[in-house]
Amino acid sequence: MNDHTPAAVLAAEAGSSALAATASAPLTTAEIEALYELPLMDLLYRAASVHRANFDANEVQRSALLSVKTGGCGENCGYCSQSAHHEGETPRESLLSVDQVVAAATAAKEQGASRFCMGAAWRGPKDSDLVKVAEMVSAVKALGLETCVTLGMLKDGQAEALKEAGLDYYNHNLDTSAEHYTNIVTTHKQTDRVETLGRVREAGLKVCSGGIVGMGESRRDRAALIAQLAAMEPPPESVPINHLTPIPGTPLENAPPLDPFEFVRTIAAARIAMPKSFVRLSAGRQNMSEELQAMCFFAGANSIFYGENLLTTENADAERDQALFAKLQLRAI
Ligand code: SAM
Ligand code: DTB
Ligand code: SF4
Repeated sequence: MNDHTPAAVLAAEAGSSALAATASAPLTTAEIEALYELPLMDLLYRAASVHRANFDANEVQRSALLSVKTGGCGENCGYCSQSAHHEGETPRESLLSVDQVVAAATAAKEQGASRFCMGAAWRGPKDSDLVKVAEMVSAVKALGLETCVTLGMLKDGQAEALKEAGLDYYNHNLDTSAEHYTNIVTTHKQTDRVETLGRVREAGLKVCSGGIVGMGESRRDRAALIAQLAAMEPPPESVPINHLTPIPGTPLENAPPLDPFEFVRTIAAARIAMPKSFVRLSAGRQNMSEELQAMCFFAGANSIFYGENLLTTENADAERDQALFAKLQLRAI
């Protein structure tokens, strides 16, 4: 079979020295920027080739999402509806009960989700919270769903406790380049997030980590984020690419949307840089046309959030998604 490692795909058209990467080394920011600069059809062709060499290109994984603890977060992430620092903070709700979570997970499974992700608006969980989340994880796992949680930064021992409870994935996004991060959040550093990802990996959990685009970052920032994710050893198994959902009353409420083709290029670059990872077309899908979503699937996106809601905002409608899968003859996994 042809060699479809990121370096080999780049080296295949080594007209430009920036595209001729060393075999098996993760792509650098400059190499990923060079991918972005390719004519769109060339970039899509390469991304689709990498995708097909590593996955069935007609299969898309579907994760449901539930906010198990909403609002009142002490962090000041500029994009987030749940930060107590912003005027636009969403109404607060305390931690859901295990029964409430099981009811939502059962409905998600019936609708066809294979993974259930639970999110909490915390800087990080207290040990007493973690005991309750661990119960939720075990109960959701018992339904036969893959489990994922996103709870913020973890302290020693917490990732292990989650693993023990049956957790499959921990989601913790790097969100944007290290350079742009300080323009978006000041209550913690991006390195804190990197540290938590280390704890997650050490505990033997699968890593879900990606970012948000459309936050006023440059193309170089987008390339740097992808390079940082791809340089993780190993890269995250799951890489959510969110388009900012602008929330009224947050500092980013008026951020201009990214050009849709720049979004597709980001998906393609992530696919080429992380050939074996699931690349998830995440927040922002409710505002994307079917054609744009199809182009993202062609570029290598092979996972979506599925169901009526994300955490505090609406998602694309599940029935429309089913119709889209039927039209594109995509199979849900
Ligand atoms: N508090 C935890 C944390 O920060 O990791 C978990 C919840 S947090 C809401 C999970 C992720 O949702 C963020 O890292 C960010 O990538 C994404 N997110 C939050 N608000 C968003 C928005 N308005 N648009 C797009 N993505 C968003
Ligand atoms: C991820 O990368 N995106 C999801 C999930 N991981 C937790 C969250 C998207 C949130 C969109 C805004 C909201 O609904 O509050
Ligand atoms: Fe929102 Fe998570 Fe930041 Fe809190 S830590 S403000 S929940 S993104």
